Amino acid sequence: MIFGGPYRGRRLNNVSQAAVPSLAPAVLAGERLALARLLSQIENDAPLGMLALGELFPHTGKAHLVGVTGAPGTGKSSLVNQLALYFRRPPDGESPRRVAILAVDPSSPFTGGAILGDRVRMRDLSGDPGVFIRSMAARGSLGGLAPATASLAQVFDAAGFELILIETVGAGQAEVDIARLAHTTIVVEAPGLGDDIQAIKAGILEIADILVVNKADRPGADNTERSLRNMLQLAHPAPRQFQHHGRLEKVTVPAAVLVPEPIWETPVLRSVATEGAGVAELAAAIARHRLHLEQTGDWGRRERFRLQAELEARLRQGLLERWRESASPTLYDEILDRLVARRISPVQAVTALIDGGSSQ
Ligand SMILES: Nc1nc2c(ncn2[C@@H]2O[C@H](COP(=O)(O)OP(=O)(O)O)[C@@H](O)[C@H]2O)c(=O)[nH]1
Ligand SMILES: [Mg+2]
Repeated sequence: MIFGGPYRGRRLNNVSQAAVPSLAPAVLAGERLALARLLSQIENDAPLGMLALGELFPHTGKAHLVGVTGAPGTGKSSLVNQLALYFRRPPDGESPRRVAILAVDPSSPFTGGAILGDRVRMRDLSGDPGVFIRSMAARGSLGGLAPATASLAQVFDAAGFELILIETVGAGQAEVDIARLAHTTIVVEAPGLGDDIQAIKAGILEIADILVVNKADRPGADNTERSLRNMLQLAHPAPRQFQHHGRLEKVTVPAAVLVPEPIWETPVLRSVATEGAGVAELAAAIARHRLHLEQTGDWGRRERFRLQAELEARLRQGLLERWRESASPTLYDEILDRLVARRISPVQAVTALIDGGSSQ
């Protein structure tokens, strides 16, 4: 039932800011308990959480958001785990980075089940103050899964986590939306998970910045890798600009024109997440992608696009809620009846609801 839900009529200004202190200062000070509590508030759409988020937002914009998506069982959690370990204990000369892991799984209950596939590795990470692992189901979240995920990522960002790994399951619209949140999207495949490559069927290849064939220890990894490379070739058949470089140089064009825009060529990597093989290469590809985004100006463009996507999702939600607050439930039912009876079309119904839908 669209009307009469628990959120109807709720407004942020119903909450007295003075009554309960915001968790934002404690989160900025690095208190883990405050962080955990704020994440829960936000996940539950608690108005206090939204207020704290407003305080934290000016402190965001530094983290690298990396989405990891793919079919269930491909090894995403194992890989995310390994990546976190790698970034916490990088090779000599590199400094460890603070890593947050956000596992988004709408199909699992909030508290139940294993968050990460490999419990031994998870134990390696727990107790490390530079790592924070959070799993969210958020089925009931008001604004949808993607804006909820965006909010949680913003909290991690403000709390000083430099790398935020967001694991999503499957290849549906929600995953594509969440991928739009990320600066870098990794699509994980594994051999032997069906007759065809799952991601391609859902068109998820379009959003991949990095492709990983995990479970490279299993038979069929060569086939999976080959199919992915073929699909990439089909998806981006245009010759790369640098291949024309030699020819261009013979023509008299200003030097500036000769400098090719760097083009990101989606790498296809292999890994065995259970053993950590290929993880260093994946970490290097993530770093390279960030550098590419920064050098081409795409980082700024993606930032704008990411925030615009969130703005529009929230605007849709906000307008709908505001409309619901003022709309008459009886009129709504009447119009729905007329729609079901085919006396008006859906478009006419919307017009009637928006133009004549206010009760007062
Ligand atoms: N043989 C093999 N098994 C793996 C590999 N990576 C993950 N697994 C196993 O595959 C199963 C699913 O892994 P998980 O990380 O939970 O996958 P997810 O559903 O994509 O998050 C677990 O039993 C892992 O131990 C790998 O590279 N090789
Ligand atoms: Mg998983």
